[in-house]
Amino acid sequence: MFAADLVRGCIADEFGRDGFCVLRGAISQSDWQLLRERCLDNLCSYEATPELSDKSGGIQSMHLPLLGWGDRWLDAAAEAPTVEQAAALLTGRHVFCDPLTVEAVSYRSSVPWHRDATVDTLGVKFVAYLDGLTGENALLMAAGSHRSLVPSESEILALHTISVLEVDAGDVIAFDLRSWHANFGVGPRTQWTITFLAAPDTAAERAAAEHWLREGESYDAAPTGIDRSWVNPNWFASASSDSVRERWVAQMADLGRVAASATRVRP
Ligand SMILES: O=C(O)CCC(=O)C(=O)O
Repeated sequence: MFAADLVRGCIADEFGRDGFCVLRGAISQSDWQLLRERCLDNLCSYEATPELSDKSGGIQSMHLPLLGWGDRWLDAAAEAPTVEQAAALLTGRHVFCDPLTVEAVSYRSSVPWHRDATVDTLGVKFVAYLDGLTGENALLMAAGSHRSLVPSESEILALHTISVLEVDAGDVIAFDLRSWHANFGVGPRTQWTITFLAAPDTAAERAAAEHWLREGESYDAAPTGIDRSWVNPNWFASASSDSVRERWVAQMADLGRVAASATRVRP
């Protein structure tokens, strides 16, 4: 789904240095239109579902799992080789997708400074804002913050230059899971998003990847309140019929992540 040869040396260098980059024109206008339509259609069917809204900390957002829920185009988009290749080139590592992170997300409030990984998990998150991002809705990134585990917002602001990311249709933001970011816009923002973890090389990296996947497994074990669990058990079950899926599932199994049970899905 991403353009081929999207990540060249200088972009990967920028990602390594700053902990994020913008992949301009990553998705063709025709694919973008389909991606937008399908994410919005999926979100629309669950719009009135309070269980999908996380209002903790004042954040109003709706996260809808996408992978394996019947939209083959969206599945193929997530599993496209060019997406995984971009993740591998940016991180300089073999990577695998955490299927739980393939989501349509709608934000309706500001989002305070935070980083997605609570420990030093190596990986990259791709975010496509389906209506672009401008003005006060721009995403703020603390450049270089992926390399320092600063404990407070004031330290982030003191130590790092804040970049303001505005994007157009077709652009994809890529950020290191340890990068601090925020959005102080209150206008509605809808994303398609997917995360890849680096296959761990050291014991510390392994522990951090296992920690990330255990957190995911705990979400998956909790009821979502809708007729979708975070990862469709059928997606796991069909892994052997698809070489990409099979490799991702084997990597996750090696790190202790097991398939979600079909019984958790509400009929
Ligand atoms: O755009 C936003 O409101 C925040 C996005 C964000 O925090 C994320 O994608 O992890």
